[in-house]
Amino acid sequence: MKKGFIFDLDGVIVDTAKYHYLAWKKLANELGFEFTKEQNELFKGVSRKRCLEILLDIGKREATKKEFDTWMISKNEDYLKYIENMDESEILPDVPKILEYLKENNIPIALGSASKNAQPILEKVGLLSYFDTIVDGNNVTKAKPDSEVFLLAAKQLGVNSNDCVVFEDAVAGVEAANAANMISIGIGDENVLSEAQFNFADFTEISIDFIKDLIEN
Ligand code: B16
Ligand code: MG
Repeated sequence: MKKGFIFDLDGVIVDTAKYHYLAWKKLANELGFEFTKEQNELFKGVSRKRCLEILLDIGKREATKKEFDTWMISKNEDYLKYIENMDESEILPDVPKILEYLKENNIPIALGSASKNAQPILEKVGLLSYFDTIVDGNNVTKAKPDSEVFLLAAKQLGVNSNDCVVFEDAVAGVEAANAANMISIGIGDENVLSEAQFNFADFTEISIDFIKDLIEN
């Protein structure tokens, strides 16, 4: 059976969470309240719209439709400024090693991210050419934990969904992979990602033999 590998972006390939945090914090401060790094954990893997809803809950702020849309735009403009100068030095350790191995072995590779900025980020860090398809926030209507993003990625790779392996750093992403009957690999804190089938702190802990096993079995 042909296997397919699907990578989340933020927290798996690059750490853009720190830039999302700065942009959300700026907006919160402009609206007159604080936003902490701990609260930012709730935003991982969550769509931009849902993040703003959570932020407004934290600040106990109401918003008209117009204000909501304006704040979504201004947050994203700030985020784009933060990521403008990203380069390959921001790729998380050993990610290229795994991508290279998969490519050499002609294994289909997809991106499955909630971000609407995924493609420019992959371009900036020089990894775009590894991906056979990109499914991101622009292509789906239902956010993780819904499986839509990963099911679409499998379809576009031409691989059965239960033959896909997903690397995820967010609880919602692990849930989405499990619901799609895919092999879920949690990257990060194993206590947080306890629903994942396999757990690793980061890619430096993942051996080529482990990847080989996933491909062959
Ligand atoms: P954007 P991932 C997610 O990326 C981030 O983890 C999440 O914090 C962010 O709100 C979401 O993308 C949307 O990003 O505002 O760029 O569309 O982890 O799914 O790759
Ligand atoms: Mg993520």
